[in-house]
Amino acid sequence: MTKPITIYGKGGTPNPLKVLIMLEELGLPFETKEVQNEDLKKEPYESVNPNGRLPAIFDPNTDVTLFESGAIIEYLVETYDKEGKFTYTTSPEKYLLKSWLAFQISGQGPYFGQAAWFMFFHPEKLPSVIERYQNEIKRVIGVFERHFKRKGTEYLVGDKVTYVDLAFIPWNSGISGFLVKDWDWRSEHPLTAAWHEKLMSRPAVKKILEEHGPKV
Ligand SMILES: N[C@@H](CCC(=O)N[C@@H](CS)C(=O)NCC(=O)O)C(=O)O
Repeated sequence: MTKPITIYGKGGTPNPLKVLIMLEELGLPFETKEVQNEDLKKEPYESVNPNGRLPAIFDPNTDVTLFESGAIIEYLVETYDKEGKFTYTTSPEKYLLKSWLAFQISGQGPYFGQAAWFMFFHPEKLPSVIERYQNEIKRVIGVFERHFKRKGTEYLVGDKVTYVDLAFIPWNSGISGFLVKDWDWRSEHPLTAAWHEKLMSRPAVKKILEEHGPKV
């Protein structure tokens, strides 16, 4: 019997949510462990995540402690998705999954995250900086749209939902909610909107967003 995996981070923010969605989709038992902001960048948490951010996991089934949401997702899929429900073992699909995950980690997360920082937390209002990150959000959404158009597919890789589709959910759900309010991205990018809505309607995704999503 699989013992519950500890996830550091209760949700509320996108990177823990990515991992929570993956855990739920894989049907894995888990328990969340809250770490207060002031405790992130010191021991004992830095021994769990040297970068002092959320999420991290401890898996008592394998004695593995891991940080960085992308690495955690790959670990969960490699360890627990033996039937390949959310992944591919064939080439080039398995490599394309890595490309898209790298794009999520480097091209979506940080830009969307910086947009949120400069809109809501930075002590000065810097319109040109906000514009720069909002334009980057628009560019990233355009990348999906052109990909779906070019490939004629409904999901990023192959013909089924994979871990990379799931990884884009938390930040994409913030676009119209708070990141670029006056942008009708659904009309401009209908294939991306349909993809996002399909992902959002998955029972596991709904459950995690309801129970752990941002409370705004
Ligand atoms: N690249 C990291 C980013 C982690 C990250 O930025 N986490 C945010 C929450 S979504 C955090 O811990 N923020 C608190 C802080 O930076 O002190 C990952 O994907 O795990």
